[in-house]
Amino acid sequence: MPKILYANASPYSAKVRMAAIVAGVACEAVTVDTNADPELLVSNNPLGKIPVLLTDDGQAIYDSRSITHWLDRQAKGILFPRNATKRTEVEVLEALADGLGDCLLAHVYERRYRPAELAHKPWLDRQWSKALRAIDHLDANLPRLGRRPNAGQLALRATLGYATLRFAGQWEKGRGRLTRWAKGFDRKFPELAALLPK
Ligand SMILES: N[C@@H](CCC(=O)N[C@@H](CS)C(=O)NCC(=O)O)C(=O)O
Repeated sequence: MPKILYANASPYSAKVRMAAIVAGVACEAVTVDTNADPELLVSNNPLGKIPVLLTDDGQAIYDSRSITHWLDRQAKGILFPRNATKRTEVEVLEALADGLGDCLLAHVYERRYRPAELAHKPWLDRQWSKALRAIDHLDANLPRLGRRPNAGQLALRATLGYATLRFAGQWEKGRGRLTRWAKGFDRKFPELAALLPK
């Protein structure tokens, strides 16, 4: 059975674990502590980042977008539409949601890994303004949820889960459409919502 190296709080990990369920690919989830650079992680991904998917035949797949594409191939096209234009739209939504995650993560890491007196406020402000610009764009351009979520929608839900975990009460105001979209996702797909960052 393929293994997914992951951590509970990681938005990209939540996305690929949800994608594995949607794709119907049973995976064993193995928690890793990226701060400790465990051998299992760094020997499979020199970047020491999660998620990593380890296939039965010994391939190590990262980053999370290579994993959603691999899962999509296993499931013969469940996570991305077949139509080229629609597929590109889903790929761009996944990139935007992951990029929003990158901004939030950069903000968290700046405060976590630098001594407080060295945290660079203009850098924090820049990441935060990019994040809010992406959130406003998403609030104005909501993806319509169908019978099952595509990879872009999974990425979006996972990243909003991370935003709520680390920045609760700081982004939701004035973005009622997006917060309702997230609640609607959770109501519709409770088994996926169970994997959101925590
Ligand atoms: N672009 C990567 C981002 C992965 C990433 O940054 N993961 C974080 C956890 S959410 C990580 O491994 N951080 C540890 C580190 O950078 O050392 C992806 O989509 O998988």
